[in-house]
Amino acid sequence: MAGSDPTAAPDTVKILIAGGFGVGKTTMVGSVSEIAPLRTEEPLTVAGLGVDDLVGIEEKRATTVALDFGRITIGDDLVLYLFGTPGQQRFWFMWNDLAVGALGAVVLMDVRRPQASFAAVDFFERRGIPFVVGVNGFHGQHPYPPEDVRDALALPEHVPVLLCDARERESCRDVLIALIDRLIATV
Ligand SMILES: Nc1nc2c(ncn2[C@@H]2O[C@H](COP(=O)(O)OP(=O)(O)OP(=O)(O)O)[C@@H](O)[C@H]2O)c(=O)[nH]1
Ligand SMILES: [Mg+2]
Repeated sequence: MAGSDPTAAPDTVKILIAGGFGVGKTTMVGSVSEIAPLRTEEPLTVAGLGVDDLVGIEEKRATTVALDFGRITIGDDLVLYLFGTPGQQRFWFMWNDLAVGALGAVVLMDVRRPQASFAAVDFFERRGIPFVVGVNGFHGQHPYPPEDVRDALALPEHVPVLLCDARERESCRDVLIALIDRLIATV
């Protein structure tokens, strides 16, 4: 950390916002970023019928084809660079490149479709990249306590599980702070 030296440059940390198709990754980066987020979205077309599961996200019109990028400053001296991953399976090969240099990740989950984010949990577990799970309660509903989600995803005790709303800045910020706490605990 830059600590108390007022002339020191802020510390910068690369964080991935990952998870399955349509779980709210782009929404989260947009809600929490203090700069206008960079988005690379393209319209969903009929080619995705039968491939992309739109149950519960019928309003969805576009999907991320490369990445989302945003930035948030925590405290005086910690800047998080947020990289949202694409969710469609055909773009998962990009996750390897996006993960280079990432210190941690948020695995976002749609509370109604936990299975969509199983692969993201595996991805970070296999690479030993610390992560937290953000449970996005679509329509602000959280029918399951965090412990139930932990059991459903077979997550170890040390992985924080947070209920959140990807549309709410404060809620997304709390998820990122939990991740920072987790990163500090692992060093
Ligand atoms: N009601 C509700 N809608 C949400 C929420 N989060 C995201 N959405 C909507 O759900 C759809 C999917 O959200 P995105 O942010 O595009 O999801 P994504 O994970 O970036 O999707 P991909 O990049 O395609 O994988 C969009 O239509 C959002 O407006 C939420 O918390 N509640
Ligand atoms: Mg997206």
